[in-house]
Amino acid sequence: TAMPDAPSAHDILKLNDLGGYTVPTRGLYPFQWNWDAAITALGWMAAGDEARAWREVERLLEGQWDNGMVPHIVFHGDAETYFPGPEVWGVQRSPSTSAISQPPVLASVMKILFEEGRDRTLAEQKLAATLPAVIDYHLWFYRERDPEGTGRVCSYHPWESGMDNSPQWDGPLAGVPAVDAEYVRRDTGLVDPSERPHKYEYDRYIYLVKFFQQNDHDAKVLYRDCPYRVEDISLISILHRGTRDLVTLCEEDAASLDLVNAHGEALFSLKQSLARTEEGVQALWSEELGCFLSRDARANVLLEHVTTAGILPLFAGLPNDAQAKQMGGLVADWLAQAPYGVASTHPESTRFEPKRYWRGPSWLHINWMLAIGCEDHGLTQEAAQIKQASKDCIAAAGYWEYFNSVTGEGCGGRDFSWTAAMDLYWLN
Ligand code: 9YW
Repeated sequence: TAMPDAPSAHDILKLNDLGGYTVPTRGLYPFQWNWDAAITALGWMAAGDEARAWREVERLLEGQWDNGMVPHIVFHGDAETYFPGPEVWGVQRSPSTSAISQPPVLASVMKILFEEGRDRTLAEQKLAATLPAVIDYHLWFYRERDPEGTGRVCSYHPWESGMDNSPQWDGPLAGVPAVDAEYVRRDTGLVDPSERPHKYEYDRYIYLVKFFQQNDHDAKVLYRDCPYRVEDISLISILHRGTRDLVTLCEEDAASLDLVNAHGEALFSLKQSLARTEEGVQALWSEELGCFLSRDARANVLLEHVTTAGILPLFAGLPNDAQAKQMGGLVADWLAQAPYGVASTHPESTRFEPKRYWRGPSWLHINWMLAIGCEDHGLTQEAAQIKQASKDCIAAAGYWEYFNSVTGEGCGGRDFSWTAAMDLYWLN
């Protein structure tokens, strides 16, 4: 489905391969990102290189902290083209990393690698080697980000959502001071600034980065004092699906590896977390808007914006039948208004901007999760429409970071790994 003479999806993965890890795109994002790595592993598998797919997972886990967190960026090598780099995060470990995480789609991807991989010996060996780390990762999320057991983990940074400048974060970000230091952004020199977050947002993003460092990444202090603490419905949903997939992997798919004996207590705890979320997420449902919402946990208010985050609970099996039905109707209407969707912010929103990052463009890895979610809830027609819209994006523009949801124009970074991976794994 690529343009004539343009690199194929597999070429793009090879182009972005820096030795066992794949950068999202050269220049703009020169390190390994957490959810990008997971999605990209699916592309490597679909391209026929299962060993390389597992390698991507292993290299991401090289960044795991002692407390279990898998960071949102692993700084495997030096690069001058990204801000904020390792010196700004100030994390003392090797390889150096950021100090926040990202939506943990990794476990769901590993389940797919295990179930759909053809080389059984490889899959079993790699799963046994990586699974304990991923269990620790999920335990970390529930322990440190939901210490009160609400069933709703919280996020300390818009970057942790992976949906940086989503309108959802406008309210909570307003409570964060601007950083009191000069800095030079790199992104706006590499791609059109009209497609990127504003300085106002970056001033607050960097304030938070410094805040984590000044507080020695202390879990208790951050939970109490972080000026940004949000129950992110997308993060909650992706974590929930990942945890479910982890439990299934251990108890059913990989039963022969006898993981249950070795990790029984952890699995028990994860199942309790699943039950808590199934109940706790209902506090985030909006009957009026017909979707789930994120919540500002400091101000104690629901963030009333219709975004793709609010329909990702479908991916996690969290909505009840009536809710799923209502969300299906919403999706149909959403796609009717922005055909190259699913627009990250609903086109009717006053904050909809079809080409500014997470305020309206469409992102294929999100579409993939939404399509699975629709399928799981019997919304087959909506799932098919989302898949078609995703194919249309690539047909219109090629393998861009994301797409203008109204015109299909490619935006952000070019030759982008997760878009190529989604084409290889999902759309081909
Ligand atoms: C940043 C790499 C990352 C993605 C995020 C996306 C963006 C900006 O790029 O983050 O500076 O980290 O919002 O979802 O993982 O593709």
